[in-house]
Amino acid sequence: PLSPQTITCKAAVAWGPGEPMSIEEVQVAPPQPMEVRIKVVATTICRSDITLWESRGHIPIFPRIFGHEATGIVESVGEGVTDLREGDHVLTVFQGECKKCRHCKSDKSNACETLGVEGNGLMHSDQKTRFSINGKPIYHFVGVSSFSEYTVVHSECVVKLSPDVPLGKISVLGCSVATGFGAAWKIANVGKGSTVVIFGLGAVGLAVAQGAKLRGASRIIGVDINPDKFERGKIFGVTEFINPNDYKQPTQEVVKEITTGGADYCFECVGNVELMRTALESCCDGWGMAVLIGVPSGKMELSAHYGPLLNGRTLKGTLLGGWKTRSELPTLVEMYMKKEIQIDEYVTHELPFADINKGYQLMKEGKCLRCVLHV
Ligand code: FXY
Ligand code: ZN
Repeated sequence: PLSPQTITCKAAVAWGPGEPMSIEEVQVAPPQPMEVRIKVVATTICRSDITLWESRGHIPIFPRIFGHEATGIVESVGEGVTDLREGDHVLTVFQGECKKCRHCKSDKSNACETLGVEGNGLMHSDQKTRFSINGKPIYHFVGVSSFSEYTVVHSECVVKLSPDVPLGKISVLGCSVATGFGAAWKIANVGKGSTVVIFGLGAVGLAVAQGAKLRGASRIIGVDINPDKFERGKIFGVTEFINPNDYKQPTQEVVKEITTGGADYCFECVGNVELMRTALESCCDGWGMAVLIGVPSGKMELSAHYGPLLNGRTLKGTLLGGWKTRSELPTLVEMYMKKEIQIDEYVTHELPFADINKGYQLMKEGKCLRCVLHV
């Protein structure tokens, strides 16, 4: 077969921190060994796409193409790729699974050593970019960069989908929704009758809620400063709400009071180090666990008194809810196809790709859970 050529297509290029993205013609190089080039079909905006674009407390890497929750169709494959071919439907993931490293071999971890979160804006394999404009490199985002008509990703950073899976619906399984379910099921292992507190009722928080509900949690307490989130939370199983602005006491005091001594599980789904401490302080002694999920913006270091930890609490963090992406995410896709989990309900907005800045705005205003960009 003819070897793949460079493609020129449209992509949303972020030129600097917080600057509106512009749709530019970019050159996308052919996939290198073990990589695939994908025609993006649908991509959703995640809070991390905004956090890293704003770059507060993070190293700014620009010009850059963001986006990591996406579905698409393989356009061409690089040398050595045997398990994917042109035309395959795929879900992209920012955390690959090589199946060979210490982490992939352990049943305790999804932090693949070779294909973990790529933080330099480059491709894992050769630390170069596949995007350019007139020869000038455009950086990647976590090895995915789905805010483009075509992108190149490592073949072990995609989950193969059966052709009957609706591509326009399930991009959220690439990050937010999978993360929330995994945090509840795999990381906390929420049990029947337990009390759960969720800080931040975005898509991740509400996926934790659904996960906890399916496990039979009896109280699912949502915490958010945006009261609009409360009504929608009920759809996903939230049973009680706390708006910190309605109380004089700190939230951990409110939680302690209504749960008589603290919750079994607390989840931080915002990305705020003070709130991470609040989550730990809202747990009960003995077995209470705080699960950190949000990617912080601004202050990066968290501090807490040692006491609660000595008293038996656990502080845990997770990327992607602990799922081993290629081997375990297909289970969630199947559950969706069998209608055992709700996913469509997380998509509150849909826009043409060209309106990406409007999508960012909707997310920032807290008006939407997920906005699908149709590429
Ligand atoms: O949205 C979920 N995960 C992010 C893609 C991880 C971002 C971590 C930032 C470090 C470069
Ligand atoms: Zn994400």
